Amino acid sequence: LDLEMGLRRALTNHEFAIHYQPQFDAQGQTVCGVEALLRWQHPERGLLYPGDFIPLAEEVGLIGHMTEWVIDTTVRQMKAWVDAGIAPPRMAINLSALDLKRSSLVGEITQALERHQLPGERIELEITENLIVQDINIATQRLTELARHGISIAIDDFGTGYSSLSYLHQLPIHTLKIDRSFVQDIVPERTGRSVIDAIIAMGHSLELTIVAEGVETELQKDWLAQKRCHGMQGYLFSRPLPTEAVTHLLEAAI
Ligand code: G
Ligand code: G
Ligand code: MN
Ligand code: NA
Repeated sequence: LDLEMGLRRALTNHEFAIHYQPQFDAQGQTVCGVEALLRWQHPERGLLYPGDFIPLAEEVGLIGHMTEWVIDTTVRQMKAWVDAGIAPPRMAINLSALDLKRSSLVGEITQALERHQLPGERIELEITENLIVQDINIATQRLTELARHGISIAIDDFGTGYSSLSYLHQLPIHTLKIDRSFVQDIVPERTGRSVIDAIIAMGHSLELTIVAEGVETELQKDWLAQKRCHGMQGYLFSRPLPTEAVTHLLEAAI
């Protein structure tokens, strides 16, 4: 109850912040994107992560307002990086299961793009397989509409959800993000990496961009690069960073 009241006040009290985790190309040289990750600087409890409060926000009907704030803040930030000449090609924004159900979602995104004069091509939305499968018709409708505005779609945590894979044909999907549980299986003493191998092969044959999450070791990076994985994200390259720190990283990367 305490947390719920705090959550209701957090938006007006400016307690939310976005941290950005850069994604690098297979050589680890170029920043090919950033993922926006929501944080809540709670006045008493300190820094809270999405797992601590997103389920509650969904339960009490606050997720829509939070997502709207995330969209506005990230689109504004991306525009600032574009104007400064340091923008990565894309910004990835996570959506929650309930967001796709909201009929106002597409308007919120397209209006933010107009308000801040940012082309849709700069934005990628991350959704999970479970979210799509829950209501494939609504998902198809919304994502197709968003794709018409140049926005691309990434499947987050790929390989961990329940799905038939048939949606991969039905939907305008651009990127597969390999769940970090598969990446963490890439260890020296193990040679059996057939699941992640299969995921990458499928991504290639469907001509999707493949991004590996949770890359923590050189071995993982080298193995993924050799398999022609396009993008990598993980502590080996960078943790999620506050705006100022990621801006410095982008300036240095030019
Ligand atoms: O760093 P990390 O603990 O932030 O992220 C945990 C999970 O929270 C990620 O899997 C991500 O999908 C989710 N997440 C991060 N930011 C957001 C956000 O702005 N909205 C939603 N709905 N989920 C987010
Ligand atoms: O599910 P979502 O993929 O959007 O997850 C992003 C989450 O993964 C965030 O909580 C982020 O802090 C975390 N994360 C990012 N890089 C790494 C990493 O290299 N190792 C681990 N264990 N977690 C990571
Ligand atoms: Mn994500
Ligand atoms: Na993930």
